[in-house]
Amino acid sequence: MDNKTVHITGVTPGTALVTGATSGIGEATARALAAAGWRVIVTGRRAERLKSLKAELKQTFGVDVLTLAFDVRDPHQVAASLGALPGAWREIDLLVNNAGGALGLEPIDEGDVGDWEQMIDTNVKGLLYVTRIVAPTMVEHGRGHIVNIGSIAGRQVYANGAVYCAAKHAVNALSQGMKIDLARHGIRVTEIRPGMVETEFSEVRFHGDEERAAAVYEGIEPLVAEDVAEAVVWAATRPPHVNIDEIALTPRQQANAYYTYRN
Ligand code: NDP
Ligand code: 8X3
Repeated sequence: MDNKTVHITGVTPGTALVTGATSGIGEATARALAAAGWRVIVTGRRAERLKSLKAELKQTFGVDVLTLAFDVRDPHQVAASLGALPGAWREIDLLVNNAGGALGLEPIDEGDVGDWEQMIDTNVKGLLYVTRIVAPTMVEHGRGHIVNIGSIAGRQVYANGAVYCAAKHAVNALSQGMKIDLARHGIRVTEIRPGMVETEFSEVRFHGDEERAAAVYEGIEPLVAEDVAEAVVWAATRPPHVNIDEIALTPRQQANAYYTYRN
């Protein structure tokens, strides 16, 4: 092949692990991967949702699905669930670290310490616990891909969001660090940084206040979970010599974390 020939051979679908697949971006990503022929391990705390997602993916796409209900904040649960995967599932080709979210939107002097702990424990420590179990098996096989779901809040800090932004800045730093440490083992690392995506994110952030959650998306057409899922699948299916370092995507009306044009 001469060097002007475009190399279009992608990655063959393998086994993917998606954390936080019970709703939103994680659920859409699991669905998009299954549609592309990947076998998927779907995780989250809500076991009933995992069960129905498994039934749907098996029936619609005919792929194997494994469900694992655990809390990413608990290193013992993470190790017990992922450290003892049944044989055929042990070799994970793609890890999508997606479980996470925000809680509260208050100035730093009024924030709730419990909310802060939950944000850091989920977005940062949970991502680390999962990676610590999965990465060694990728190292052992000399290949793999880790996709971390960050946020535009991982590069910019907005009012009343200091702790969520700090957690997503940590995801940004961890993604860079993982790439450095894992490159020698043939492992790819990608950070995907979405802006506003209409999922359960805002409902969770406002502790179930649906009206306040809906107001976040008033006057704009936000991203949908499938937009982000498509970015994950695209990054995961580039030819093996290519690493997509980062993808930032926002609604057309959102310029950055500080400015959104509303109708
Ligand atoms: P959702 O609230 O819809 O989904 C969050 C997912 O994370 C759920 O599946 C939830 O599962 C899982 N999760 C949360 N806490 C835990 C936990 N302790 N243990 C295991 N799983 C957990 O929100 P999104 O889909 O929007 O969020 C997905 C990711 O995208 C998050 O990291 C978020 O920060 C990021 N993001 C979201 C944006 C948005 O505007 N929506 C923009 C940029 C980034 P369960 O509750 O069943 O445990
Ligand atoms: C979620 C997007 O703008 O609410 O990460 O921080 S934002």
